[in-house]
Amino acid sequence: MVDIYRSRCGATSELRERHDPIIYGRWNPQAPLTQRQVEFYERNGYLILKNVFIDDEVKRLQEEAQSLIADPAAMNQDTIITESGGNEVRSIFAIHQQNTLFARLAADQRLAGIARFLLDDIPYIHQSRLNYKPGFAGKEFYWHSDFETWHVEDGMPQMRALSMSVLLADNNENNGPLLLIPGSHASYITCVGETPEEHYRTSLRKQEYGVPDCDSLRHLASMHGIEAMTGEAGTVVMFDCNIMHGSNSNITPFPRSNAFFVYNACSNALVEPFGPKTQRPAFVADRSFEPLCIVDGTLTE
Ligand code: 6CS
Ligand code: FE
Repeated sequence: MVDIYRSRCGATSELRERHDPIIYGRWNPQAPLTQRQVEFYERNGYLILKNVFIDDEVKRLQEEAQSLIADPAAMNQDTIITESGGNEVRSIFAIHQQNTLFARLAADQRLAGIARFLLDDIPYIHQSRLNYKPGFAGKEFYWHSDFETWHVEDGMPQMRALSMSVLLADNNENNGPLLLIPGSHASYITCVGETPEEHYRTSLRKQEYGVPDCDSLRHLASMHGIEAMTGEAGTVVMFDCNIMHGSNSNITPFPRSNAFFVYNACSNALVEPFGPKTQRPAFVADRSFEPLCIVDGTLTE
């Protein structure tokens, strides 16, 4: 099988075209998004949804996230990623497998129902995480395409996945909000360099391989600009698996915590990694996936 998304194998990076649709479903009046929202998402590769949850639900999620970070010892220790050069918790992975409320959130119709429509398939959770980005110590996530990593290191065949980020704190222009390059999802930037052994042990703290070169980033940013995904707690930011994104460090006293869920189409289940054949651990890339059973109603019912 020719790997149309080969990366980390050439001396120079290339800007290639995307060979997969952005939206697999066909809009209809019963769709969970308006036609304008679908058109915006297709053109830009992201969409911000406000007032998805009622205040009580947001409060409950914030309390739950706080209790997890207050007692990380209760979690599977492999899933706890600390900041490089410190002990502050940067991320807790596989939260949908370790916490009932976040499992319920991952399966919520208001998130998973949108993923099912856009992917035109029943989704499963490829990966979930709580990114805390604590005040003063939260470090950056350098520019990258998630799909480039998930294709090379996890064996994700096609661009038929998307991320939903539920803001659990106000994300403003100061405390390191998600930055993305609108429209960059339509191009595929190959990266130079190889993939180190057990790369996830460093990449989840500071990604240095599978990151695009400056010329490619300069080209994309000059063409499309850069947007900051700001919003109050409870806002949902959804973005295509291949959009170029990153975030700055947080030197303010205010944490920038978000819950991320990656919805992958069941028909796009992982095969052997297209780069090094060593599979990443299940907490980063779920291979025993179960199709999601999508749930209606509020989180606090
Ligand atoms: O390697 C990964 O799967 C993770 N790395 C980043 C920076 N974003 C996606 C994902 O959390
Ligand atoms: Fe990412």
